[in-house]
Amino acid sequence: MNIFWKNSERKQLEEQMQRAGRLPPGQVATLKWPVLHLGGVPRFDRVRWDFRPFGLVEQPLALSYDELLALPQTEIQADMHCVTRWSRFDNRWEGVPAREIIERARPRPEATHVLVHADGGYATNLPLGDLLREDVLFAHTHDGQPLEPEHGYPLRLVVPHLYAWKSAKWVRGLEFLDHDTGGLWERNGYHLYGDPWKEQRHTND
Ligand SMILES: Nc1nc2c(c(=O)[nH]1)N[C@H]1C(S)=C(S)[C@@H](COP(=O)(O)O)O[C@H]1N2
Ligand SMILES: [Mo]
Repeated sequence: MNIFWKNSERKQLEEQMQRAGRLPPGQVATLKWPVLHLGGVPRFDRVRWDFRPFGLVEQPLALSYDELLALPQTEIQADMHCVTRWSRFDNRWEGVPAREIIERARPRPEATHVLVHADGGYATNLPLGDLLREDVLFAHTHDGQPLEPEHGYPLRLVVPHLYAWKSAKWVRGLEFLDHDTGGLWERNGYHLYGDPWKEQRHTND
């Protein structure tokens, strides 16, 4: 494909999104879907795989993949903003609302934050209230296709209103806590919350 044409298409989208108020400060639009993570892509073993809400909950769970797929499903369209400055617009995600899982685990009153755990040791933190938002889901499908392994198959978190490092791929558990504690990136200089509209990239932003 003609590279100049491609770049003007990208630029056009960027200007359109800027005008629509959908381009956070310091971001550029991408038409491709970059793959970004640390370490290797974990292998999915459907028999052994489970998803565990644990910690400060009344009902710790170990959901199989089939049990997860049997929960109510939702579909959202959302933009994705990586702290390395690319934004990918209009992603269509299908999966289980985080709220559906959290309601079944029944957080104790003292639970205020959640550490999301993923295969390979990745973790990231969120206030419990952010996970309960209507547009936060555990996705298995993107733009009508099953997630590619490198994009998080079999299951990834999608948190559209925060930088994409919060949208953990290959999720395996939720740890409910009575305090906030950083995950992998947050302990290494990234902001504890990560609002792209406030450019909360680093700890003191
Ligand atoms: N398990 C895991 N999830 C992760 C990461 C990671 O390193 N490990 N990187 C995060 C970052 S920084 C971004 S920008 C997005 C990228 O998602 P993508 O590769 O599907 O574009 O995944 C997030 N989820
Ligand atoms: Mo990122």
